[in-house]
Amino acid sequence: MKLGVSAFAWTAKFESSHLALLPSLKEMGIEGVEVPMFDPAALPIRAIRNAFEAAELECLVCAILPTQLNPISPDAFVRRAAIEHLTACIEVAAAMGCRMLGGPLYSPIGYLPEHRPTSEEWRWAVEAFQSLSEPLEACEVNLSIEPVNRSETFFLRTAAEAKRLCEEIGNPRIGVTIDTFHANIEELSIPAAIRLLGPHLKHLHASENDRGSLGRGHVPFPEIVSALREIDYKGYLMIEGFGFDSNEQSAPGYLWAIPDVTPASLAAESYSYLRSLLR
Ligand code: LER
Ligand code: MN
Repeated sequence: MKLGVSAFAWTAKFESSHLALLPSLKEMGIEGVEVPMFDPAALPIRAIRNAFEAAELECLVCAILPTQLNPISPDAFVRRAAIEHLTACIEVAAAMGCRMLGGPLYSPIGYLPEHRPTSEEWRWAVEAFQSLSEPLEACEVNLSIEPVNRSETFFLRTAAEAKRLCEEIGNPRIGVTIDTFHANIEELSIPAAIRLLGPHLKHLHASENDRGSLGRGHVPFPEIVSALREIDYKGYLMIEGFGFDSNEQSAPGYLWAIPDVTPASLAAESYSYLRSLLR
């Protein structure tokens, strides 16, 4: 298993200036860094690729769909635009040197139309992900679909639902991300969810129940690591938290993070906690 950290600890708007963080993360022992992607065209693609190569770090991407781009919208035009956007996300991720693109890619965060998922919406999701086969193959990118909790989606909340979605999509390049913050809300047992997914689990967001430093809260990380070992998981434990940064007044970290958890302390404390669990 590899240890990584998501740049969400610092920012939701990743810019060239954030690349200065990479050498110190490498020095800490981090192997990969996840870049948040909202508008793929807005990212400094070449600078990201060069900086990750120079730091000898793996680049991963977490894409969040803008509200107007929805693969399960009742409007066929919106669904088509969402597929074009996802294709651009795959191409830009590949250009950044990324081989693993994840996130809640089935709908924008906060799309809550107040009904249970319909069979039509399910089919639109399956078809949308199936239609990405060609760019995924051409770009050699894998996709990891992240269930999120009920305040962020009505559509995909649990590992069981995500497993069924992957089975229906039927593309070995497409699997599931478990985010332990979301799973702590939606699963009866996070280790059982991991065992259920088995080889479908491609990525993991290691996130405390308050999105702060790992090991301070009640997410059962020792049992999670045991379950990951049982399924022979070889992917990342990607630390996903939001550290407090007063310069980012609209970022989740500014809204929710505890002021004594800075981005740097979140990364360092979470890294040493996970490292000790893996030893
Ligand atoms: C993305 O990885 C995630 O967990 C979302 O809840 C971010 O809003
Ligand atoms: Mn996550």
